[in-house]
Amino acid sequence: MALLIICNDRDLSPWTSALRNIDPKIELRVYPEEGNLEEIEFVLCWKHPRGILKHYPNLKAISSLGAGVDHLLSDPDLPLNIPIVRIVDPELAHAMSEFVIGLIFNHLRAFTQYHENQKQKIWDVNNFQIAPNVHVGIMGMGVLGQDLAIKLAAIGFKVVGWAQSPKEIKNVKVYTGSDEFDEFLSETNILVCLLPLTEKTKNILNKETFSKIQDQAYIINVARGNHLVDEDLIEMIDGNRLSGASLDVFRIEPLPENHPFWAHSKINITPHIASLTNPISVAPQIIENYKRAMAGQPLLNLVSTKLGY
Ligand code: NDP
Ligand code: OXD
Repeated sequence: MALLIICNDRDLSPWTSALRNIDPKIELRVYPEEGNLEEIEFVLCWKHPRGILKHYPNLKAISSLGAGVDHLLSDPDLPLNIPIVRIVDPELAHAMSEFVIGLIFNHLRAFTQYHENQKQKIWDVNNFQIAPNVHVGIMGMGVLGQDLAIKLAAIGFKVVGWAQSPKEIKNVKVYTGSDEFDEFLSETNILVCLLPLTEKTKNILNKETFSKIQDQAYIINVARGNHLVDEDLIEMIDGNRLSGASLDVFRIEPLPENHPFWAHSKINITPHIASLTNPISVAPQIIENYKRAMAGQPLLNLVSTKLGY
């Protein structure tokens, strides 16, 4: 009978008003004001305190407040019989694609460098490459990866993708599985990670992977910090094998003050803002799933706990 929001890292008033706007009668609670635990039947959460999800005896579904579900599946006390759903939203995909395309052009056209030069009144011309001469490799061809691939191909980039299962996408060759990983990597000048974090994908951005992409390639990680082996990235950039990286996600967030990424001249950092879930845009799917869960109907955007995404 009640939907509980569990999320401690932001102001939740936009969420409660967006949800109430769709269904004014909904019984909404915000953790830690849970009320009677037996009344909690649907939980919307982001980075919940470990172990608490087993405290609601009548829970019917758990929804991630974002696209990723690693924050849920990494809880050893997750009640495994409860279905998990996640956010799938065209606005989220659009924002992600815009962000990554912005980073790619900043890298190719050196906007940040010119801005630095301006501060010192340096008139210095850099060489650049245009899209048709650049191969972008996208790891993860799900909702976000596919949206990005289609937009990059429309601009004129050479785009390849990597997923678990085959896909047909116009002007984009998609490689699958570990057997085709090396071939996927071999042409890549810009490597974008949009994988979910799972047992198979953690630490995948490592020295071995980097050694298989084109010389002077650029790395963009907008997925999860645990995909990247931090020391390997620094070693490969300092060894002049990679030209640099843009990182939006980190093993520890906020990135600790003493982390070497902060001061690295070839690493560009953003605070996990590549794409943000807009409560107004996603409230209808959350309420729909709440109603479906109450009625025992199939849920939207169901996560496979076996696959981990
Ligand atoms: P999806 O679940 O839609 O897509 C995941 C893709 O990864 C699928 O194509 C899947 O293959 C592929 N994949 C999974 N495991 C493997 C593997 N072992 N080998 C090869 N391919 C694999 O996820 P989304 O696109 O919605 O989101 C991706 C991630 O982006 C999220 O999990 C989250 O971590 C991150 N994210 C980051 C944000 C930010 O602001 N920085 C915002 C939103 C999301 P297949 O298609 O064959 O199943
Ligand atoms: C998400 C995120 O997974 O914001 O939605 O990282």
